[in-house]
Amino acid sequence: MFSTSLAYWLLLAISSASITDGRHHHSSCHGKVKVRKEWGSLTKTEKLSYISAVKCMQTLPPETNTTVVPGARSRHDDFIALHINMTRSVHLDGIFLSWHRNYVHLWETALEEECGYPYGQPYWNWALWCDDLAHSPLFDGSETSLSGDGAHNPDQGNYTVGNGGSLPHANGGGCVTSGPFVNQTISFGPFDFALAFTGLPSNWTTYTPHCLVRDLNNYVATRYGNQTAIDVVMNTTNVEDFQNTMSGADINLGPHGGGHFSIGYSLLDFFASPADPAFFLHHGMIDRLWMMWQVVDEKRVWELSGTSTIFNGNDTPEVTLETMQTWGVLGKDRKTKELLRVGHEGFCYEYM
Ligand SMILES: *[C@@H]1O[C@H](CO)[C@@H](O)[C@H](O)[C@H]1NC(C)=O
Ligand SMILES: *[C@@H]1O[C@H](CO)[C@@H](O)[C@H](O)[C@H]1NC(C)=O
Ligand SMILES: *[C@@H]1O[C@H](CO)[C@@H](O)[C@H](O)[C@H]1NC(C)=O
Ligand SMILES: *[C@@H]1O[C@H](CO)[C@@H](O)[C@H](O)[C@H]1NC(C)=O
Ligand SMILES: *[C@@H]1O[C@H](CO)[C@@H](O)[C@H](O)[C@H]1NC(C)=O
Ligand SMILES: *[C@@H]1O[C@H](CO)[C@@H](O)[C@H](O)[C@H]1NC(C)=O
Ligand SMILES: *[C@@H]1O[C@H](CO)[C@@H](O)[C@H](O)[C@H]1NC(C)=O
Ligand SMILES: [Cu+2]
Repeated sequence: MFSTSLAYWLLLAISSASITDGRHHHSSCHGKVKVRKEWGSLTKTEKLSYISAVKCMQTLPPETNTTVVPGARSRHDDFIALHINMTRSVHLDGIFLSWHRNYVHLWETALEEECGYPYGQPYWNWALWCDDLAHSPLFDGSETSLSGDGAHNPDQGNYTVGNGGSLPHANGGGCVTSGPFVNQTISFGPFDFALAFTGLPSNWTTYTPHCLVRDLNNYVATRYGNQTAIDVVMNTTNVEDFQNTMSGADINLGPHGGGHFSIGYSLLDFFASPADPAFFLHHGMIDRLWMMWQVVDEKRVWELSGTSTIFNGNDTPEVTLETMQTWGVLGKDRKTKELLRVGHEGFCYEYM
């Protein structure tokens, strides 16, 4: 089951060794490198520190202009509001990977600088827990989890996914009933996926308080997040195929879409999904796989495919190394070429 991962680690080790032979630039992190670990490998202290920092982000006042975005009530909401407003620029397109790399890094940085969490951003390795999410360290509902399942909602039909696909729901579907985020209030949404096609109404900024909703779905998690599904992504040889196997809007959700659907509904809100604290661990895993895929061959590092409009729409040009990307109040604008290498340009972390 883990043989392919092992192969990638060997490749990674070889690639790291070659950093000294001049083919790669030297890391610019000067030894200050955070270790990003799988949630299940964190110590209890690390888990509690992370949870407490997320709660801190939910308590600190927003930096967003609340005249413009009245729904923003916290620093966490800054991240959610920015993601909502940029959803149709940064998904299913050529800046998805690089934009989210910096987005997660900005979150990791805010957790440290504003909320005292000194460790690396944890990630969620889907394959480890896909057949039993409710007993995984991340979602078991204990004080060291990010809360568990939602209350049973008997009124769920199937999920309908693009091109007539249908996926079953599981046994949750209501507000989470246990764990640290049982009292979390989400400020925005929920938003219908159809808005991905039409765009958001201008009143998306309204405060619409509701609970964190989950429906832990082992069927979906196993179908899209098992080790074979990861291997399929890692076996691609160009970035277009990597992107297309990682994500999809039809029944081929890929591990990216599958992860969102397997935790539902807050995490599968295409716009407001960063409201579920699991978002940053899910995207940590995506970033980890992209990094592992990139280091197999230097030319993959610089490879780009698509525009900066959802579904690679043609109202923005093909992304280049010079394409400028933005994160609003969260951080400074950056060129795409600065976002492609872990270990450089401030991305001072590594995956364990
Ligand atoms: C917030 O936005 C309003 C409306 O656009 C504007 O008048 C105000 O100056 C902004 N406040 C800040 C602090 O930028
Ligand atoms: C949303 O993004 C657009 C385009 O980047 C920007 O002009 C606008 O001010 C943003 N709106 C809010 C409410 O942040
Ligand atoms: C729900 O999805 C499952 C799995 O795809 C499928 O077998 C079943 O027929 C669907 N049920 C409905 C009512 O569409
Ligand atoms: C949730 O709120 C209830 C009622 O105020 C409180 O008793 C409980 O400790 C809170 N739980 C958490 C995890 O914050
Ligand atoms: C936003 O406006 C739409 C109509 O355009 C309306 O259906 C919806 O309820 C409004 N949402 C909020 C939060 O006010
Ligand atoms: C595991 O993933 C592969 C590739 O996505 C998929 O074809 C297969 O059906 C999955 N296995 C299960 C049991 O869902
Ligand atoms: C991935 O590639 C390896 C090596 O070529 C191969 O053994 C494996 O079967 C492939 N896995 C998938 C899921 O395609
Ligand atoms: Cu996103």
